[in-house]
Amino acid sequence: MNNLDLSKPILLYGSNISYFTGKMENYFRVKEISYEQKVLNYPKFERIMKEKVGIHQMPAVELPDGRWMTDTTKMIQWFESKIPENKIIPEDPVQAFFAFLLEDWADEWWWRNAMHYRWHYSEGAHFASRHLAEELLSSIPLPIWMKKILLTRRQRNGYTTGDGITKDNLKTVEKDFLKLLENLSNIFKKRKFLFGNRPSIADIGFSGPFFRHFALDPVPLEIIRQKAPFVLSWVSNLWNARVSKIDNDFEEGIPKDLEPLFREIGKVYLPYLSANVDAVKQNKTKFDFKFGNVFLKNARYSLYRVWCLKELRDRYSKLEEKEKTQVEILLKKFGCWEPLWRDKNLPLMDNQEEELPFRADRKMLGVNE
Ligand SMILES: N[C@@H](CCC(=O)N[C@@H](CS)C(=O)NCC(=O)O)C(=O)O
Repeated sequence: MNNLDLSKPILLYGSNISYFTGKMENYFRVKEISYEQKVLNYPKFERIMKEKVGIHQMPAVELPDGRWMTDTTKMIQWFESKIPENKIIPEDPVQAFFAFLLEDWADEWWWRNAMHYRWHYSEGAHFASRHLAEELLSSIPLPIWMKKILLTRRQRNGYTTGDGITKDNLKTVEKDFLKLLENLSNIFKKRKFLFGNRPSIADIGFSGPFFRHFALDPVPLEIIRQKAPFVLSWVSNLWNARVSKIDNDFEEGIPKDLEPLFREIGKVYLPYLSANVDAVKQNKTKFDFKFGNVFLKNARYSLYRVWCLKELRDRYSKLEEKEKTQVEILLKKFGCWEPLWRDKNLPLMDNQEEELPFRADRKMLGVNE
C-alpha cells in the first residue's frame, strides 16, 4: 500500500490555469512521471475532495491504487521519497534548506500578486473567468455571463481586495513584482535555473506563480516580455527540462546572485509570516501589514501559513550541527534569522497537517471553507 505503482498514469485533477496545478504539472514533467490532467466539474469536485482528503483545493492527485492526495509541497516530497532517481532536492542539506525556503516563498507570498494581476485588470478577469466558467462550471445551469460575474467577484473578495490589496497600496504590490523580475533576470541571464543548470525544488516552486499566471495572464506577460525576457526563457526551459537527461550539477553552495531573493524573504516574507502568527493568536481574521516597501490593508489570516513557518523551522532543527552553523550564518547575513524565530510559540492546531499529503486540515486561505 505504501509503494507507488507507475505502470498506469497518475491522475491530476485541476484547472489548466491554476497556480498549484501548474506547479504539479511542471514537477511531473521534469521528473518524467506520467500523468493525465483531468477536469472534474463543480460542485462534484468540491464534494469528492472533501470526502477524499478533508478539504477542497486544487490540484488533487489520484494514485493508480485509488488513494487521493493534496498539497503540492507535501505531494512532491512524497514522490521524491518514492522515486530516488533524478532528485530535484539538492543533496547538500544547506542548499536543500535554502531551496525549500524559496519554494515556500513562491507558494505563499507570490499568490497574492498573481491573483492581483489576473483579477484586478479586466483583460485578465475576462479571460480567466470565461475559461473557468467553461472548464469547471459547465454543469451549473447559469448563463456564461453570470458565471463570469460570480467567479470574478469570488476571486476578488477572496484573494485581492479581500486579501489586503486596496487602491492605495496596489502600486506597492506591483513594484514588488517588478523587483522580483529584476532579481530573477540577473540570475537567468547567466544560467538556466536557480541553483545551476539543473532544476531544483526552488524552480518548481516558482513555476506556481509564473507558469499559469504571470507568464499567461495578459498584463503581467507583457511586463515580462518587455522587462524580463530571460524570465520567460526560464519558464520554457523548466517546462522542457527532463532531469534524467541533465548531467550538470548544482553550483557550489548558495550562488551569490540568489542573495537579493533571500534578503527580500528576510525583509518582507518572514515578517509577514510573523504578523500572520500574531493575527492567528489574537483570532483577528484580517490584519494590516507594512514591511519594506509592501503595505497590505486587511489581509486575510492563514492557519495554514503558521504551519508553513513551523515546517521551515523543523527543516532547520533536523540539520546536523555543522550544517546548522552554516545555515545560521547565512540566514543572519540575509536578515532571515531573527524573523524566522521571532514568535516563540506557534498557534497550531493539534497534529495540524500531519496526515499530509493524504489528508489536509486547512486551506491556504480558508476562502469558502
Ligand atoms: N498548499 C496548497 C495550495 C493549493 C491551493 O490553494 N490551490 C488553489 C488553486 S491554484 C485553490 O484550490 N484554492 C481554493 C479556493 O479558491 O477555494 C498546495 O500546495 O497544493
